[in-house]
Amino acid sequence: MAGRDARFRLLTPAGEGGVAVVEVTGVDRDAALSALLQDPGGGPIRLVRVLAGDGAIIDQALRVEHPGAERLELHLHGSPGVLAAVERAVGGFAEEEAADPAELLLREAVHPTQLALALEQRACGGFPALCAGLRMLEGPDRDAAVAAARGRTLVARALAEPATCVLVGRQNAGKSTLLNRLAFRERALTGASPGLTRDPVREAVVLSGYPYRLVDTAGLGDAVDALDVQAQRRTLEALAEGVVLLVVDGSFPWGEVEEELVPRAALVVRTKSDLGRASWVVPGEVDCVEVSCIDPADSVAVRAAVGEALRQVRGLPDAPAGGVGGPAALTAAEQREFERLARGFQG
Ligand SMILES: Nc1nc2c(ncn2[C@@H]2O[C@H](COP(=O)(O)OP(=O)(O)OP(=O)(O)O)[C@@H](O)[C@H]2O)c(=O)[nH]1
Ligand SMILES: [Mg+2]
Repeated sequence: MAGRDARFRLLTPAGEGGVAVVEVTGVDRDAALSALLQDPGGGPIRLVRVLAGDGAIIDQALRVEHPGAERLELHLHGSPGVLAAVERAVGGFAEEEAADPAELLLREAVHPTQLALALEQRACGGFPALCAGLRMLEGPDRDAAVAAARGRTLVARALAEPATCVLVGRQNAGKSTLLNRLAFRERALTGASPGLTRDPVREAVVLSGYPYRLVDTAGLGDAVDALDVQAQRRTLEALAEGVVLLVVDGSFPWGEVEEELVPRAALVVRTKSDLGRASWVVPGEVDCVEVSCIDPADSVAVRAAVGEALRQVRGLPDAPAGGVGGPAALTAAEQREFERLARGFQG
């Protein structure tokens, strides 16, 4: 039904919603709308009926004109059924244009550090400006600019893209309780019976200004049934997902499970500090942070301790409150492209 130059684009996210907004643009806009709508006419915002090809009424909607703009909007009921019928009637919604990474971050930011970075990168031109700036330089100036851009990119990527952090350890070590303190809510079941967690439990958090995806896993140890075996297998698979935090009950001796896992760990979290201290030190060079998680009131302190330890292990500065100070790569693809460009300068 849509004319050749009429474009219907869904502005609201997919999924169930109270209201869906469809933008209509193009020179054939009015012709397409006259076939789609039963429109009494009137002011810039008016109630219309939306019709299917056979004339059946799909929905009652608001037709909203924006004075001076070439586009108008239909505000429909957001149920998937209504949207599917409208999409059929208009011959399909236009694909959304790919937003640039700063724009995407602006939409998805969950913390002020991310919002500030998104606004900064949008204003300073982001990755295209970074590349253009480097191409204009030569010799030592360019080397210095590449080094500075690498530093900005390291921080920008850590702010823009959550690092996955996998909590592993012995059964009953306190992994799920730690996850709950870091998440500020009772996300996972906890309790004294060993082997309580089975499936990995995932939760998004921001620690010390940097975003993380946490994964709580089934504890390793005695597997009493086939389910335990499968759950522990999932833990071993999850080790490859990201930075590994080895959670150890600090009131218990260091054991086989810890010995097995510590080579994979970026950080040891020595928990249950309220219960007294067994005498062990973490072998090798792995950093260790000590916490007590039994009291939910300690969440702020636990989040600060683990967030700071992770920041240091990852070699990141304090999360900047106002962006990274210049254009940077925000995505893995941009970072790869930047490295390719930088290598080209050296060659
Ligand atoms: N005193 C004290 N108890 C804790 C602390 N952290 C966890 N616990 C207790 O230790 C027990 C086990 O905690 P969980 O968090 O369920 O342990 P887990 O490592 O997730 O255990 P699995 O899922 O079985 O591997 C629970 O009874 C918790 O209340 C702590 O810091 N101090
Ligand atoms: Mg658990």
